[in-house]
Amino acid sequence: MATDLQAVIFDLDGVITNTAEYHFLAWKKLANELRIPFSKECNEELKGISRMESLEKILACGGRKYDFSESEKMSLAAKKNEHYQRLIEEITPRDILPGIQAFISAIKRASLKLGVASASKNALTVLNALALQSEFDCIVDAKEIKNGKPHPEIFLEAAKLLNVDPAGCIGIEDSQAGIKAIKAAGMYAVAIGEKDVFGNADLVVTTTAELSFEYIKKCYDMKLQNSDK
Ligand code: B16
Ligand code: MG
Repeated sequence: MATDLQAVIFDLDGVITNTAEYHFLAWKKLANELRIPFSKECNEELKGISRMESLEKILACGGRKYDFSESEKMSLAAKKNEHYQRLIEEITPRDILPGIQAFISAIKRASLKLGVASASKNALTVLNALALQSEFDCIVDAKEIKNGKPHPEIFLEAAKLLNVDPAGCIGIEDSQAGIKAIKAAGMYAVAIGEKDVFGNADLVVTTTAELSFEYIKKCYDMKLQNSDK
């Protein structure tokens, strides 16, 4: 890290809005239909990873890893997506998580660029429902990349579209796969969640309500100064 702050790149599900819960409910409905156990613990492993990878993990957790053909798995993933899309039909701007709007405004006042890097193919639908799409200078979703999180591709692609140095970016994530992706992209990583889960993040806040731009910028600048010594 050796450059002034230029941009902030947000994960979507679980950071801007609580769609992480809707993903859980949609997977839970599918798991119930298949009569396989699916717990919150297993769900933790799904945050930030693609639909098909999530399905593979759920089948493995439920001891049914080898029970379905590739085309059956495609149908199961499509079914989960139908459940999920029904849930996100209800989303309105009131579902933006606490603190996010003020955080976005502070970033804009500082004349920094704003991006979204989401592993979800439904990212644009969700951002539209939240009436937030026009706030971001770039939105990169799963449709535009080859490698999912924890690979850094999605964050690097966002930095490229924003025309900024990855080393001048802060990434905000609620998943372990996402924090690994941000670090692998050479960015400053802010995690939302429990401290003990995100040992590899540069900064951890418990909820989005604690996202203070001034404080995060101060921490970023301190790291920058220390890396210059
Ligand atoms: P979809 P994010 C991720 O979004 C979710 O965290 C993850 O749970 C989900 O499986 C993935 O998107 C794919 O979503 O099925 O809608 O394409 O957190 O990277 O914004
Ligand atoms: Mg997320």
